[in-house]
Amino acid sequence: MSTKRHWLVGTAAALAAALVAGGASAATLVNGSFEEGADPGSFITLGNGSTAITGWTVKGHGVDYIGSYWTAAHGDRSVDLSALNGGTIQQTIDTIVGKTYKVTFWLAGNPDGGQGDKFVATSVSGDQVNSFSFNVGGGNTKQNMGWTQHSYTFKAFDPTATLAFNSQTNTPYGPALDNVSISAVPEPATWAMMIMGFGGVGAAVRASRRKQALAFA
Ligand SMILES: [Ca+2]
Ligand SMILES: [Ca+2]
Repeated sequence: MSTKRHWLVGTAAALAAALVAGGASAATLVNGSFEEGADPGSFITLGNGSTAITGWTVKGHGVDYIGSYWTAAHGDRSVDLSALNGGTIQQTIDTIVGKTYKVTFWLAGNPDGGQGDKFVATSVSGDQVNSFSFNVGGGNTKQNMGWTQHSYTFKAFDPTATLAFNSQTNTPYGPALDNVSISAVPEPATWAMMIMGFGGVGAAVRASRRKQALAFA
């Protein structure tokens, strides 16, 4: 009896692990911390179409690729999303249709323009999914950028998705971006399986079907 029970628990755990591993490997973002690419020195300005930052393409009015000019959130490099006016940086990744993904990134603002708000729109394959702002305060300097973590989620409708960060600040002193990452959000069924095991999921599915039947009755 106890042998059978152990086998069941072991199988449920293995399947849950396989589902999580499958989800995690589904989307890979390259060079999310902007550490790889042309040497920016202090900083270099990259125009529309530039691929000087490995894995990323620059759009719009260009961006500044920041090296030693200010302190990055992670590593040594980051991006000012406005070169002289609002620019965009984007990357196309593989996704699984129907899956939900969480994109996490760090935001600050170019302190050279004084205090004020910097704005970024995030979009997936051309559809804006969210907007974010960062307030450059009196205490923010190039050594104390005040990097803040943000995230958004989206559901994939195609086998690829183009993730873009678009500056809405049309001055030379744009929003600063660093350390972008993506992870697959486990589906509710996956969580349920991890928590309850096979028997519990079967009961949950049956309960859900009963609810649906009632809803349509
Ligand atoms: Ca970095
Ligand atoms: Ca700039």
